[in-house]
Amino acid sequence: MSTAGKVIKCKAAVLWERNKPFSIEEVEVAPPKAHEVRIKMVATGICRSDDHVVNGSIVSPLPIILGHEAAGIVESIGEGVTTVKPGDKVIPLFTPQCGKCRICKHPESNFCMKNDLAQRGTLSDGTSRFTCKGKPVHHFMGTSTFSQYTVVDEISVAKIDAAAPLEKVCLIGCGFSTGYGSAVKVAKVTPGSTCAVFGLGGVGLSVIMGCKAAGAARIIGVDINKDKFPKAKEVGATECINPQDYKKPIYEVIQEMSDGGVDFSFEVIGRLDTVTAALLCCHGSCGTSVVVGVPPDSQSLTVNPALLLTGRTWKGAIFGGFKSKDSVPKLVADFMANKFQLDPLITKVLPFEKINEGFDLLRAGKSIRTILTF
Ligand code: COD
Ligand code: ZN
Ligand code: ZN
Repeated sequence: MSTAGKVIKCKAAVLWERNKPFSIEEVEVAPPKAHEVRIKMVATGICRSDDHVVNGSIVSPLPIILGHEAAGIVESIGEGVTTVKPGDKVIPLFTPQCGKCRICKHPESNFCMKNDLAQRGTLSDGTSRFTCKGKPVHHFMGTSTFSQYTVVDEISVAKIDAAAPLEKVCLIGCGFSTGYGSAVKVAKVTPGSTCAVFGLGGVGLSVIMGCKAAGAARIIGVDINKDKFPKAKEVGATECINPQDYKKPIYEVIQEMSDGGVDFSFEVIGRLDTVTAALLCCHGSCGTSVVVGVPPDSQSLTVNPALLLTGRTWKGAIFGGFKSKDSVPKLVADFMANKFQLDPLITKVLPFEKINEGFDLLRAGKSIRTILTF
């Protein structure tokens, strides 16, 4: 029996209070309004940013349904939707692509002005499609994938290859693309170059894959957890170093290893000290440093402009600089053509109901990515 046009009752992980576990609740998911799409979730990854909401370093309205790295199947569409239809395999997009705003029309930029990174907590029309125990529940970055069904704006969903394995390509919805794009699209890593990657979590490993795909000759992985080194080498790091093994500041160590500084450096941790170290370790005249991680609580840095005057480039981007609706289907096609691997990023697959166990693994530093399946 078709569910189109009807309210769907299903299970979702609701965060009622900060620093508390998720509760698996029965929620009501309203049908999609015009230009909206209701999706049956198949798989979702757990990303560090979801945990940042739980611990309060990203401030979002509560209660909320988190999750922004997922893949599913379109259940029904609202009036006027033309780019997806029921039955299509799709990936929700936490950075939308409206195609109409100044940023979408810009050839290089990708941070569409219709994004909800500021945490309004609703769809574009300012309302929610979720209710639980009679109360409205907020959306998260226009995606809310920790639910058996979700509703998204049409600008926040991309149709992908019908043959794609959803329990893997869900990572293209955030972690993989953020890292890989930071190397190939934001830094534009060049063949034969030397790169340094600070932070060897899922996003850092994806940066390494991007550097390798772009033809970097040397890729130096930097992490304080040595357990991360074998996987980093498996995906392309040529050497790995632990700042705690040196008396000198790590930027000096890297400068010495690379004839005065690397061509490209990436901060993929989200700390001010490592953002500075990454900037300093790239060559003062020809180096580019890319900020991928963002420290919580709006912390700021004081930087001597002379560091840039000599020719360094310092930049950053969300979602690897990719225009989401255009690029996600292409990235899935590249995965299907074996141009990169996602398996090295997947530590564990758990049923959706074990979401709290998945977050515990992330907090304990024991997982790159846990995938929850529905
Ligand atoms: N020096 C070196 N390595 C360190 C240090 C340190 N001082 N501290 C921690 N590390 C290592 C950890 O051991 C770990 O291996 C790694 O850094 C971090 O890995 P994860 O698994 O915590 O993080 P990832 O790979 O999932 O990356 C997450 C980001 C850094 C991208 C994320 O936390 C972030 O800052 N996001 C905000 C920006 C963004 O793009 N948001 C949009 C949606 S995600
Ligand atoms: Zn994320
Ligand atoms: Zn736009």
